[in-house]
Parts: sequence; structure tokens; C-alpha cells
Amino acid sequence: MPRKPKSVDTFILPADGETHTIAGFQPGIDHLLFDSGTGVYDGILPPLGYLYDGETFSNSHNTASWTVHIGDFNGDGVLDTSIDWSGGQVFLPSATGLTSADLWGG
Ligand SMILES: [Ca+2]
Repeated sequence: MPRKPKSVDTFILPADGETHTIAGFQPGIDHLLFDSGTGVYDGILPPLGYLYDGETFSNSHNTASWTVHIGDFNGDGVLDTSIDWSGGQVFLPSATGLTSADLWGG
């Protein structure tokens, strides 16, 4: 049976201080769009390459910052990615291998 084509989704994350869980996030296909509400939209250029646990970065105006956490946070035996940012938190169960290309906004 042929696999269904994967859809491309962009998940918009407002700076509302909440934790947003996105099940089924597909690194390299889907995107996270962080809306810091600060009028900066620089595409979050740094860092390059794969995001790693403990990594921190900011947008070009230093009006928003991010911290990456990678671990099995929900205890199902599969690594998850969680990103804390100045606007809240996004939790991606069973998703790892994100790169800066998966992140938009600022
Ligand atoms: Ca997990």
C-alpha cells in the first residue's frame, strides 16, 4: 500500500506564556512559526545545523530567546523535543532532529 503523501504544516506559536503540544510534528517538513509580538521577523537564522539539548539562541534584536531541551519527557521511551522561549513553551512528543530550518519567526 503506498504511503500517503505527508502534508506540510506550519504551527503558529503566539507569545502567550502557554505550553503548546504538537503531536506528529515532522522535522524537515513542518515548521514552527514563533510570533514574539515584538515586530521582529528575522527567520531565527542562528543556530545552524541540528538543535541540541541545552542550546540557547536569540533573535537578531535580542527581543526573544529560546532554549532547546531533548529527552524523554513523557516517559514513553522515545526522545522528545521541548523548546522554552520567552513567549512560552512548545512540546513536540517523539520528535527529534529539528534544525534551524524548521523554525520561523522571531
Ligand atoms: Ca517521549
